[in-house]
Amino acid sequence: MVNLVQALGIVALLYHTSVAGRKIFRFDYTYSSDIDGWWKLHNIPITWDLARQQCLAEGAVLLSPLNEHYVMAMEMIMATSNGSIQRGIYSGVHATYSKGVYTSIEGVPLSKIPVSWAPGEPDNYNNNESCLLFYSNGTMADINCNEVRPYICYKKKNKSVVRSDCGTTDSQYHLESRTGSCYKFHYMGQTWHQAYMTCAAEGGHLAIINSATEAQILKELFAKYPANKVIAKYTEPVSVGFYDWNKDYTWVTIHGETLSEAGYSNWPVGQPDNAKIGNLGQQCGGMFRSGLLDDVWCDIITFPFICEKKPDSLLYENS
Ligand SMILES: [Ca+2]
Ligand SMILES: [Ca+2]
Ligand SMILES: [Ca+2]
Repeated sequence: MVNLVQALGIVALLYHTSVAGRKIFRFDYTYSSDIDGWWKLHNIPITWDLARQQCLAEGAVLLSPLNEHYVMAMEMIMATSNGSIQRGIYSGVHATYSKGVYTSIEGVPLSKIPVSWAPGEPDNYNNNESCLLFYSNGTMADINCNEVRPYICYKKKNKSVVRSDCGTTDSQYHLESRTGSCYKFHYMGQTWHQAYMTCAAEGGHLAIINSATEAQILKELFAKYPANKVIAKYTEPVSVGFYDWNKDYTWVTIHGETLSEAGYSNWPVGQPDNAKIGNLGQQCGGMFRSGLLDDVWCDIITFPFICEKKPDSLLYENS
């Protein structure tokens, strides 16, 4: 006979197991046993390559209709959504490596994917279509990869999905006891705008310097990546999370505080200087190897960058 305490224990265990099962990857993904993994619908339409990058930074891939289970799952996800979904979503099936040669992100060739084409498709219109769109009725079409569409990111369940102290499956985030934040140094350079997206998709944000201590932490982290370990147009400074919102030297963090409100505003003599490349000035935030601040170009030029995240940022919706 099971008493009340035991019964409550079982209920709690079942609840915990189901919550843990759902949350094990990240809070914004939903687990589906039909596709043996987690998915997330991105409603905001973007180009195919940006969609690919967004999924990658989330630790996932663009979802493709690899077999009938995936086809049904994609149809079901689309059936419960509206808006621009009706114009189709990007799949991970593309021919961007070589024109006309379609494979999924995982490398599955088109011949092994159960495609039923929409009327008149595929037509490689204007010889300019290399990405496959998936419609809610299960048919597909080739479209120009620069079109903007919603998409679904997918993470297959496997043993490597283990969350660290930093609450992420990304092992490059390291917890820093002096601030309670986790940091990841990206030695592969991106523009400031791209870096902003990457950090956000990883569940964090471009690092915001809230104290001299945190500047020191970032300085130490930067020192582990001398110029010969950085792959970027410029190996210094490193992009961090502040911005010249009005292009008038009113620097704010990406969380909306002034630098002094945030807790750190040490510029070296001569910065910010709004150095120009053609007409392109410097509206974005960076930090020199010295730990002092710099204004940098937001576009075109790639820099290394540092992301910061709280350990619980991917665990719950409200953290
Ligand atoms: Ca077409
Ligand atoms: Ca911070
Ligand atoms: Ca500058």
